[in-house]
Amino acid sequence: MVSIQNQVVLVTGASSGIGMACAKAFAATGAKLILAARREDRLQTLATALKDEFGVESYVLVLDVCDRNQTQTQLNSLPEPWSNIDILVNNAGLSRGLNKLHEGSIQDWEEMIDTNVKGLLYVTRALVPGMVERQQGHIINIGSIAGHETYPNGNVYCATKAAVRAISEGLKQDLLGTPVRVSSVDPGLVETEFSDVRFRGDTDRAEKVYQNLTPLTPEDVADVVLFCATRPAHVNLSEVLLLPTDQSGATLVHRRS
Ligand code: NDP
Ligand code: 8X3
Repeated sequence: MVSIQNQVVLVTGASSGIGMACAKAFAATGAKLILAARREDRLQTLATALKDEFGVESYVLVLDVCDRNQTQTQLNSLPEPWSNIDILVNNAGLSRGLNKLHEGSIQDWEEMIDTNVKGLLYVTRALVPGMVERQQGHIINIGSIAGHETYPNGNVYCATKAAVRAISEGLKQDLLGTPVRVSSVDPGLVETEFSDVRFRGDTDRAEKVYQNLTPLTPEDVADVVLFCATRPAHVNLSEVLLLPTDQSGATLVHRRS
């Protein structure tokens, strides 16, 4: 494991789920965290917990990745010692609804595309030039099994994750010849607030997604993200698909009766 102590790691979507688990995993190694999301109270609580538990300072960045101007301005004016980002975890994302395409909500589509695709692109566009200039950096995109397989009623969410996969691939090609690495970590079912957000607070429906199977935890995903980040400089884990043992495909899950 290569040390990333004192490296600056920016995690988008650090206020919950996989992003929060990544922030904790990186903080445990002594990395310096920039915690980005919209809910400031949660980020502040996390920053305090990281200080208490690991003794690391974090920078709280209240950021809506859908806001192009805000994203550009905030990321281009980070104060010292936070301005040179070594590792970017592009994690912020969401799903909205589970509907047939011809019955879907256009507003839901726009929210998913704006966040999962355009937001990820805005953050990447703002930060990668500095990585190329400094000849140092690693972008870790959180994709999904949904980017490998489309499932019924998942249409637009799956399309956004297929786009993330294509963006990871394209960015890797464009950075060839530089030391900047691009990894895609693509989980299956992970129990987080993801389904609560998808079903807009319908907790019963959200819980059913993970019922009678053992889903991944956010920490399982964070382990893999950290593993990618701590390989020697000549090793790039290009794409990792990680599934619960109870899942073998987007719709193929084993539920105990
Ligand atoms: P959560 O709902 O628990 O976390 C989502 C995070 O994204 C929150 O921190 C939220 O913060 C942030 N976020 C959402 N919209 C924005 C925005 N506009 N600007 C900034 N931050 C935003 O879900 P997960 O942890 O599960 O999701 C994280 C990623 O993992 C997503 O990209 C998701 O698609 C992906 N994924 C999830 C899987 C799962 O089964 N859970 C499986 C495969 C991939 P806030 O609301 O405070 O802004
Ligand atoms: C989240 C996993 O299968 O719910 O990307 O779409 S799934």
